[in-house]
Amino acid sequence: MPDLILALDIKEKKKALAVAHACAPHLDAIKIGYPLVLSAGLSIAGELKKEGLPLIADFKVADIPNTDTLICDQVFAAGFSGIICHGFTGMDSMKACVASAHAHKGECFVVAEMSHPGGKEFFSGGIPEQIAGNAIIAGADGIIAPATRPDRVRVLRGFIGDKKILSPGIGTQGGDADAIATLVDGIIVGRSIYDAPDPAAAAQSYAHLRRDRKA
Ligand code: NUP
Repeated sequence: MPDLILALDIKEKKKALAVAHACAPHLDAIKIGYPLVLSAGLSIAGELKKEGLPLIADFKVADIPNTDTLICDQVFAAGFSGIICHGFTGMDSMKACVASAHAHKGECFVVAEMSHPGGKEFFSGGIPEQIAGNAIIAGADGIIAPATRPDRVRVLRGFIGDKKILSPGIGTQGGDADAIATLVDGIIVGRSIYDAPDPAAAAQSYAHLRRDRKA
């Protein structure tokens, strides 16, 4: 059964910290990215770490290896335990992200296929399968695959064995948590939790799906 990962895409720092604190007992990890970091700064990682949960940086790193290393090293130095990078950049770029992650005892997840409707335009025709396979060769800890397309997640599982699949697209994007839970290692949920009238209750509503059923 999967971990519940909150996608904390809230721009207001105070609100983001309050939502994280309220939801923390019902979560296994928190994922943040450009929306919060661009408004609150990278130091927000240190503040969120106080919740005692793994923190994943969703920067979808996609550059030449040297730049990837410069980005990832700063991310891990700030206190993150995981990074999300793209895989279409090639094996050398992926390996740079993986190397930085592992040097910091962190994890690297590679986007194999995106969850939104446009995600099918270029993540198709065998490309996601190729990215997933290459991610494993590069030493990545897992992939990102779409909860909006469980059939595709099943296919991609065949390319990564028992490495992790973290899956966004639940709720607001149309994906069904119950339908994807048995296929993946982590479900990523953003707006369906943080935009709910009671975010903590919304987070708790996934308790039946979580591996350790803490809540
Ligand atoms: O393919 C992807 N789809 C996706 O939604 C890859 C992602 N990293 N995400 C992220 O997951 C997205 O940027 C957001 O942070 C989260 C989903 O949020 P929500 O649709 O549940 O609000």
